[in-house]
Amino acid sequence: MEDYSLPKDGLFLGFDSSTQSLKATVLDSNLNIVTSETVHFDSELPQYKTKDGVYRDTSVNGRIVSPTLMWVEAFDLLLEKLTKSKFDFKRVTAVSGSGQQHGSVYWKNGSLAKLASLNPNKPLMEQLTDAFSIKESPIWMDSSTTAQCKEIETAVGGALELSQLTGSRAYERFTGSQIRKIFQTQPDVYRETERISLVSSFMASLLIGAYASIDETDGSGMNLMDIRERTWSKIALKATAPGLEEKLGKLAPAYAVAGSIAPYFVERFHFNKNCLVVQWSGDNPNSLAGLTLNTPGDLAISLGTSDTVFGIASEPQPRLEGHVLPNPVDPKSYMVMLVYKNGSLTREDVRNRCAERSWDTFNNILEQTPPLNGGKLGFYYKEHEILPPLPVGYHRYVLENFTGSTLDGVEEHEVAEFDAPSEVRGIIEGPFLSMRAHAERFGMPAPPNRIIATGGASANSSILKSVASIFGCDVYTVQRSDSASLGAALRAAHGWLCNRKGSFIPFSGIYENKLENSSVSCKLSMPAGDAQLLSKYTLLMKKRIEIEDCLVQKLGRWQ
Ligand code: ADP
Ligand code: XUL
Repeated sequence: MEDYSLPKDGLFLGFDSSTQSLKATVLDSNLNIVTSETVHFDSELPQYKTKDGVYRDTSVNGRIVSPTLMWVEAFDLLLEKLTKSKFDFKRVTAVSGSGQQHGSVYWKNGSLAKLASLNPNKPLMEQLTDAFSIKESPIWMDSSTTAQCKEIETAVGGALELSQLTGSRAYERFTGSQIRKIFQTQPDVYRETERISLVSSFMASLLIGAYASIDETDGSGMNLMDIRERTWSKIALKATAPGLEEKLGKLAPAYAVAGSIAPYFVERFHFNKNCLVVQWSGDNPNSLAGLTLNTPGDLAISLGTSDTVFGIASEPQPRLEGHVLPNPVDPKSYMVMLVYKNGSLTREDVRNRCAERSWDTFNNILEQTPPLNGGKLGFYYKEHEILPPLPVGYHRYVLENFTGSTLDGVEEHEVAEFDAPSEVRGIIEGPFLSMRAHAERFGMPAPPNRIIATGGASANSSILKSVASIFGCDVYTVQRSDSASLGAALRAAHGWLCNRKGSFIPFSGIYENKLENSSVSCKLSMPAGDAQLLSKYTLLMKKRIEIEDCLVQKLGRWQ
């Protein structure tokens, strides 16, 4: 029997650098959470004047960025907070992390030297003010690169070809089109850039005091990596920008060690000098790890700033819709994923307008309105949506004669407004119906074995009740809604074990025999709704997708 034990007094530290905050979760060797900490960008770093962690540039259609230095300062602040709470950094055996996917950081020529010689008497932020050739990092919410997406798809032979090669067709937020836009509009800046990191590899670079590799999982969110070979695709590189390969560095598996912790952290925070930094990866891949998803019929739904649905597949078929990524904790299988930009912030918008800015009021209203919303269907795109690719706008329809038993004779008509209670139910039912339809279209299991929910809104049981009814399966949650930093801490432990063994070990090796009693275990939060209601939702879903397809024909960005 293999020895997968972790050092008894060791701790495993996982970060999550997400859209609105930086979080940390620490696990002990029994996989129990011993501490956690958060820095909320808008409220704790108000000097950057972000709203929801980002700048929405009104002068350029769809441009959404975040100040790169804010992420650095958040890291300073989070480590200080842990120090104040008397956290014993010496016990940390390994650290890893999670970054919002697709976002990119541009290191100016000469910055490697800065990274390698950080002065432990000063915060990171002070020493890296001049390290970036672009001060505002494009992030996953950006949709300003439609032209570049079309150019890249054309250059590789079409959208489906690109998807089969890289796991996804071209998407505005994917890093390849973002890099191409910078190369085209700011060639000098592109030339002055010695390294391009993703948010994940950027944060890992700070920890090792050198440029960390991009991991293969997060690398698949760039439209640049050959999904089967797990190497940069020459064709995709050529379609994107010249001289790009050397700016990207090498790829590495997610379970690999990025390096040892830099002397800066040993001296300033008293980390152990043998502490290993395991490759950071994207937030959705880390959530997959944090939810210990390993059964093909299980579906995870993450309800954070974005809403995502993901599962595991052994032989996925990349299509025009959805994404295929390497599984971060199993080199043989893949992760399949759908992403919605209008997640928590759009729900908050309806809550603020219709429910006195309170989740309690919102939930009371949701509980008092009937399932199926009397045939009212809302489409809420506060931001340009990814799936379907529709611009900003709210569309509301009422179905006439909808009883839930047939679609014969059911006609829809558009209305300008819903009353407040219907709007509240509309923002919950509508997007989840669409999510179920797209998941089924993408070949995800229908109905799923079970859903495991995570992310900020998964703490809301009224929302989970609708999820259970619409998808027709049980909904589970983990103890903490932040599965991305939890997954990063688990991956830190996994990477440490792989390193000790000198080769890959199964991820389940670290949690087997511990799952029942640890912070990582899932529990049933909401049983499946009744079957009769499910069949009514199935009809409503069909009608919704018909209307959605018409909206895409009329308004879609890709038409
Ligand atoms: P991210 O990691 O993308 O920054 P989180 O997973 O931390 O985001 O989720 C943050 C979001 O969670 C907030 O925007 C908020 O709207 C949402 N949220 C928090 N609590 C609730 C709740 N009780 N009901 C619904 N949504 C909630
Ligand atoms: C995934 C995506 C978002 C971000 C959010 O493709 O764009 O889920 O990862 O942080």
